[in-house]
Amino acid sequence: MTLIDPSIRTAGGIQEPSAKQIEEAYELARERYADLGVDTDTALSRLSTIAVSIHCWQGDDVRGFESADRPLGGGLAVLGNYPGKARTPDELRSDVLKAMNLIPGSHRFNLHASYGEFAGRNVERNQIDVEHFQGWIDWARDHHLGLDFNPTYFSHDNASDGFTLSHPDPGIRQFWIEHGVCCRRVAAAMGRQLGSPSVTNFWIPDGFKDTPADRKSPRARLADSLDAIFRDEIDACHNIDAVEAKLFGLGSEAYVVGSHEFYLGYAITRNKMLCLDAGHFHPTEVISDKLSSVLTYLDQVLLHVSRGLRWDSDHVVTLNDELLAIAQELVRGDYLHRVRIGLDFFDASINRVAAWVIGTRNMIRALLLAFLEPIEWLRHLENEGDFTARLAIMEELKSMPFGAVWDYYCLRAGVPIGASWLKVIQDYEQSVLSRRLD
Ligand code: RNT
Ligand code: ZN
Repeated sequence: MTLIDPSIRTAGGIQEPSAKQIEEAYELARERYADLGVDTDTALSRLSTIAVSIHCWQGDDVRGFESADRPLGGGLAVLGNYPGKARTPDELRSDVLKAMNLIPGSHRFNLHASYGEFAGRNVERNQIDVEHFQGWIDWARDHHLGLDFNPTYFSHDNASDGFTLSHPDPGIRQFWIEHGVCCRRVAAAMGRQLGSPSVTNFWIPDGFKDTPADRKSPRARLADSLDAIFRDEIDACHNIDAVEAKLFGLGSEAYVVGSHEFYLGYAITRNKMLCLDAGHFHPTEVISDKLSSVLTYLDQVLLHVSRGLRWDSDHVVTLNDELLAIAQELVRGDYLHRVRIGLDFFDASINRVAAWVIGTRNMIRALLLAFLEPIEWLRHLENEGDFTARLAIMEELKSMPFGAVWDYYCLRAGVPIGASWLKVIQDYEQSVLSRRLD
């Protein structure tokens, strides 16, 4: 005798509840939340307006489509050899659309410069232009997606010693400045053609493995290089620039030129967006606590929602305390119109399309949980000094029937309920991904 019916042990056997079951559960949940003063319908309509920027690089282990087969650089490491990574722009588009069909809401797609369509030609990074991304823009328009963009400052001979915009060689610096200029032009065309401003996020790997003799000069050079890149004003209706800091990387353990303090100062003085990557700080530091600080001084912030684990900054996003805290801060602080939510993780040890679905659904789920908080009540208790009640309510909220609201949201959005999306991915793996040979 088996304890569990074997058909439900496999994910493929997971049954979807009926629409009627979901609607009934939602009605009960709606009443429970109403008792707390929370309107679930309002929460769902607010949730439906939020676009998450889904990163291209989960689909192909940050390889991109340049003709040269360069090793992945910049201290980025993608571990795992799960079969079926996207090898061409068409494969990547097919994969991400498959993922998006399983994610409720309308979202954005976030491209790196190395993902241009170069038709087998070797187009240098300081030569890339709108034509290399027109295919992406047309595709995005067809699918009602906004696009975001990133210059690629790694996986290149001119970055092989670990320095780019802060390089001591002015020729190499100039090459990378030109790359940044090209990228802003491409991103502005994306934003203009799609009627939705692109965010261009600048992350560079520059740093030293071991103790530097001079911490000052590379930072001075980086500030100058960035100023040169941003010299031409671009209409904020088309493109907005962001800068992303990191505490350390593989090969830059002792010193990273673009540190948090460096970019915070840069963003404030140059009116740029600051990108906070959840995996780019000391493990005891959390970006949820930084949002209300940096947004006191900055107009806008870009998030790279990720999950740091030991040395790795880019594990697939799970619904953990920090993800929830990030979402709570965005909602409680009324920051959603000032913060772009992007994802940044890469895992090659699991189905890559599933990784997108898991991480993005979790981001949205965390936002829903945040929208379902009786925040006015909690704030009142806090202001009254009733910290006992504040703690008690916060803990009781954890067992409210949130899942019924989430299922109803998925039902209304026409995406699978619960883990039943996995079946779609399994079929896709069998019919498409497993036929791809590296
Ligand atoms: C690297 C940064 C950066 C990259 C992408 C691929 O540590 O997080 O955002 O992950 O540009
Ligand atoms: Zn990042």
